[in-house]
Amino acid sequence: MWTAAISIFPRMFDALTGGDGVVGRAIARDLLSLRVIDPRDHADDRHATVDDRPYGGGPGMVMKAEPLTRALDEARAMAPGSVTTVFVSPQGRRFDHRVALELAGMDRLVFVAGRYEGVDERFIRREVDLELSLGDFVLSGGELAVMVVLDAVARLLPGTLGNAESAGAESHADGLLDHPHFTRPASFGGEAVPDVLLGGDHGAVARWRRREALGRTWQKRPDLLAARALDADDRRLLQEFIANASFDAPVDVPVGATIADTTE
Ligand code: 9D3
Repeated sequence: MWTAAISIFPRMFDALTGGDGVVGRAIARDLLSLRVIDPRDHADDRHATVDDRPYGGGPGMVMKAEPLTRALDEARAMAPGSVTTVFVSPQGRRFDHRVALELAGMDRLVFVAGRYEGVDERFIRREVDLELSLGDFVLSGGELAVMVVLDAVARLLPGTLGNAESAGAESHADGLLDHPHFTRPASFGGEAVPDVLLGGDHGAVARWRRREALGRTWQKRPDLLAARALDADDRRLLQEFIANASFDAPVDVPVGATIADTTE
């Protein structure tokens, strides 16, 4: 896969390409390429201006359309074919595993990271094919978001995963949370590893893991289960989990939280 990132902080991407993460390895193995383009190199004044004050007034600065457009044109000129332009912003479609799979199926992607208060809307309207958000929180710029998306996409490329595990078989690929994991020692902090994991019965281990994955999803992310059909085996495993579940409050419910009184 051929990719480029347009950013006024190009060195931030060293974190992705330098080390031994999944993206760095994919690049080293020629499964992925990443060009980083600085719009500042495409400014047209001696101060290399890439931002300006917002029309209509207000705080902060807006990224100018021309340097971004010329940076994108440079990316297009380098690319070995037509590119899909992805802009990361709080206004975008929520990024998830489904989107990661869609992007992993594309041949050439150019990511645009914004800074300041935003990007001139005319650049977005003219050039952007897909606008993506990581969620409802405020980042100080788009670079980390681009790197998150690149990491999630790179590990889906054929030949990228370092181990034998297939990306399709792992948790979240099938819309469930992962089962718990344990390693040695067999007892830690007075808590033993579940017996079934020590017994060597691979069928029993697989059923336990599936039961735990279904149960944890039911407990922590019921929205994921609602979006998904369960076959008869999964329904039985989830019923077994629920039958044995304790009714402790989930750990992430703040102490003192109350159920709203709707009775007036
Ligand atoms: C404080 C500025 N905000 C005023 C309401 C607007 C704003 C502008 C630019 C908020 C964030 C940003 C920079 N964020 C991103 O570029 C970004 C982002 C994010 O902030 N949250 C979740 N996903 C993403 S993807 C890109």
